[in-house]
Amino acid sequence: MSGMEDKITSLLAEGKVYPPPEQGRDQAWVKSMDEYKEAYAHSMNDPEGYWAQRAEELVTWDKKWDRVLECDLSIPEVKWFVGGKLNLSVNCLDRHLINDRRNKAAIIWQGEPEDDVRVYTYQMLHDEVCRFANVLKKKGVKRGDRVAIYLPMVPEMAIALLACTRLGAVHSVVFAGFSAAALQSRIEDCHAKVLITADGVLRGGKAIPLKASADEALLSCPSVECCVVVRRAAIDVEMKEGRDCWWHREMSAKDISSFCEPESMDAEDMLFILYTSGSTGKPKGVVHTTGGYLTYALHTAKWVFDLKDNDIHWCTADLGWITGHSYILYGPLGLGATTLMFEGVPSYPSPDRFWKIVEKFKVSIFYTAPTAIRALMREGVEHTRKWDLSSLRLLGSVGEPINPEAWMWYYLHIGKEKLPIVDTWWQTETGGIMIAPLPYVTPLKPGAATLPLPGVDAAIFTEEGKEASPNEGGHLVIRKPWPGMLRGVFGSPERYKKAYFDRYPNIYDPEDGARRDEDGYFWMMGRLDDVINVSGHRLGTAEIESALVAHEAVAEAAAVGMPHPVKGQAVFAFVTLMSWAEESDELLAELRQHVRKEIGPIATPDVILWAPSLPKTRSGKIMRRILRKIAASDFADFGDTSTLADPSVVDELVDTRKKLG
Ligand code: 6R9
Repeated sequence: MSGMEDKITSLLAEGKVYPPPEQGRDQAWVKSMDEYKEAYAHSMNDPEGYWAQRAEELVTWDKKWDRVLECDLSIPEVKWFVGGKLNLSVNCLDRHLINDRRNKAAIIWQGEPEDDVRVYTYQMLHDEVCRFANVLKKKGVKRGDRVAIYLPMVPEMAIALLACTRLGAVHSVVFAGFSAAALQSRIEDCHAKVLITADGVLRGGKAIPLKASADEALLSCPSVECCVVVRRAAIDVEMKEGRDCWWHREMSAKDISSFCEPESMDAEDMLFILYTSGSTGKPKGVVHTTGGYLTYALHTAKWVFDLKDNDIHWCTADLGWITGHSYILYGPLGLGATTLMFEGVPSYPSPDRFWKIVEKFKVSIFYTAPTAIRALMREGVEHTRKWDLSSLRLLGSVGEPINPEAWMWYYLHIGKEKLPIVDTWWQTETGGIMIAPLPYVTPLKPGAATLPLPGVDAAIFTEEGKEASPNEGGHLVIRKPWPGMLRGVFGSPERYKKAYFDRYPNIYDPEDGARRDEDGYFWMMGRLDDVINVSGHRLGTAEIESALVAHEAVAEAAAVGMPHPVKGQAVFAFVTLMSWAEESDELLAELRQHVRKEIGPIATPDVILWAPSLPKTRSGKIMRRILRKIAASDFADFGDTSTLADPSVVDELVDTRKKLG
């Protein structure tokens, strides 16, 4: 064991509580635990009064709301700031032009090549956003139309999102790591009118085609009338006459002005759709609306990141995920801060890339995922020592539970035992952070997301719907509506109700397991549904299974999560072949490639185990509990197997698993 590991292990064994830093507290937005407690009590006793205050303080409204909240969770139907009118791009751009921020950096973009840097001031960003909004208008995009966005992390992505909000069009970003098939099904589900993509993606020093996947998807997307293509990777692409056009050509057209009148939107008008995995096969189009989402993104960015005017805020997520939406784009820009956007990966060209960027731009707030921390941890601490990290004042974590070892490493080597770590629990569906420490106020326990933010009525419920006792594991639930909550699943009110409000009547169910300790701190324990969390990305087991079964040689498949030292979880698939098919390494490679193509590289199974059959109950349900244990090589106790139709199946799988090592 190395010295560092030694230190981490012994510190953890102490079960120590880490007090919040005193330095910086005087300038913090929230300065004391009492302030937190008071706000929390206010938000619980008078939610409407509390949120009205926040919305008034944080958001610029064209017209104030008539009613703060209309809510019936039994339908469910939730409306915040009813009758209020606003425009999101005005809140992120125009309102900063009339104060001192006009010439301040809004976005600092670091491309994958070191010398590729672009800085947009608020004025420049405003002008670009207006121009692109005018381009979209020219293409016939109107308020309410859906625009699909399939782009790498280039500034055009931020511009495209904001341009949609200028017109009141609904954006739906699809992560550029997803396949053509995944893009196609999302576009089809939301009937997007326009697709914005790029020729390719720069990744790990290589140029990877993207437009080719877009073309493949568009073969069966009749709703898409126009495809705008950003030139990024100098890859030759086919441009379809009458449908495809280049971003740079459109933007430089003579009739494209740098002013575009913003649409005044209703608070409850749809702002964006973002697809996420759930327990059933098809991804859910999570719907967020304008007034509530913005209020919540700004409120949480201010409280949790203590965001100030002189901060350089770096959230390392991709804009294709909710974390990017709320904490690269809308939160920081709405508050008039400087946000850093990074196109590359932590490991290229070397594992010190993150720290080099921190020094280069004097990053003050750094928000990343446990999977990245674990990967960097493996590369050794010397990489962190090459660069000056003294500009940092606050660290954050998101995406999955952070294991205490990774927390300690982050605390010791990046935070130098001085900086607060905000471990933020939330979801695509919640719009913004729900449970997290306040950086200068909350005492920290490594591995705990700590306490709910004001307005968040979080609790742990038993199966029977009673509140669990301290330290008893159960279902995390949220009992009151909050402004950032999802307003629906696009096109499917039934799924909205079934997925989130079915287990406990009138209560939001995030499908996460957790416990609350004697101090009221929340400790997250992972998903309770059939979702696998690979590197902080949610993957539905059903999606992976249907991709596998779509292959002609596969009769049946079951995918489960398996513990993985860096990714948190990896995909482990049990595959039963058709009787005519033969097990082979070629077929194995083909199946992995097949899943990659159907969903994307992040869904590729790490392990595929040939299963002559799967353990099933007499009613035909696959016993995933058993498969999860087999995947983890945990053969000690399979619990009650009496309902299995054929218990011998389990022994056979255990033998094969042991051979795999
Ligand atoms: C923001 C985001 C949501 C799921 C969520 C939970 C897990 C996220 C976490 C965390 C423990 C944290 N999760 N943050 N678990 N501690 N700090 O990641 O959204 O992609 O929708 O994933 O991620 O299981 O339910 P999303």
